[in-house]
Amino acid sequence: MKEKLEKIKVVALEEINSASSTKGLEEIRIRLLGKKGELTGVLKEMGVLSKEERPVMGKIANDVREAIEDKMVKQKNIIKEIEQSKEFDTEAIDITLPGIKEEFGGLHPLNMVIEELSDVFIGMGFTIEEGPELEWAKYNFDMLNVPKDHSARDLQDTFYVHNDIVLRTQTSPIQVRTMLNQQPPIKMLAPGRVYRSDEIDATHSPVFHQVEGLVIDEGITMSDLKGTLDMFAKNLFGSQTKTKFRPHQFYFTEPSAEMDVTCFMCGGKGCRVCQNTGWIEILGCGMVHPNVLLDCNIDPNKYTGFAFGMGLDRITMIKYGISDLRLMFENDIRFLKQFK
Ligand code: 2NL
Repeated sequence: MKEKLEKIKVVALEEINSASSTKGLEEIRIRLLGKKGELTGVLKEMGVLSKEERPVMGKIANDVREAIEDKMVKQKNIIKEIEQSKEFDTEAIDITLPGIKEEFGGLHPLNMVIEELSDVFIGMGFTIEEGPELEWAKYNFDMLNVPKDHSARDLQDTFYVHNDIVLRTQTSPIQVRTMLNQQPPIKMLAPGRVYRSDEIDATHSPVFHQVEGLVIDEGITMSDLKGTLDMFAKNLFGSQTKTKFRPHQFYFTEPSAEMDVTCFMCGGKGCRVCQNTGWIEILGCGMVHPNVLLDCNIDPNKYTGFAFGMGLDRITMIKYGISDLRLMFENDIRFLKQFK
């Protein structure tokens, strides 16, 4: 038995010495010291030894085990160092490689116009309000005095999600929500995305952008409307800008008008953008219809107000020389990069 143990020790130390991986070393450990291992097997045979022989053999067996374990730990450290240095070699970072350039994003031209416009109105004391794009048909049409049989309500023009729910066709429901939540004075701006069931081409899109404004207080008149919108135009397009108002018709305002500004491309001399008229139509406006105020629980005998609405896409396109509306919604990085 003593020879057996000695032999195990010699062979084991040899094997451990030539082990070259953590995995190989573990295999050797299991084969020698595991439950069914060689050394364990020898120890199990100790039962047949005499009382005197047993402790002597036990000590030898223990010494062999210790020697093996000791060698294992040493070899393990050697292997670890080799494996680590191999890892360092293969995973080395080549500091001479060129870096990866991080591209910075920029604002979409539409958002630049919305921000610029909002700043002008914030400067005049307006708040900026938001609302859901999925809207009650009631807030989108009924509360705005739009007749039940009006063509704007047609399935052809409006995306109905449900009998009572639409993708908003204008940002006016934001004003309705504000009026329902708050008594005058109200001085608010509502920019946002709106939807109409349109075919896509260079000047039409089923999704586009609007800003609407609303001012309600005691004693608000058409003069306030004209003064505010003229001031806005001069702030956005330059102090030499002139405005003119032409009569128009909307269901939610009475009287109503459209406002033109002197062409901000040619200064009014006449160019391609203004089709040689010197003027560009930019918004619709009017005095809020008493029916709208009534439906929103505001007393039309105490309060009056004005409202306006303008499309943002066309203004943005003129301002930045964008020739096709589709470019604005494709989000091609080459397009977006040009406006930084
Ligand atoms: C246009 C014209 C307009 C309004 C929008 C409005 C909203 C409420 C009450 C009264 Cl809650 N009016 N909005 C008023 C006049 C014109 O938009 O051409 N938009 C693109």
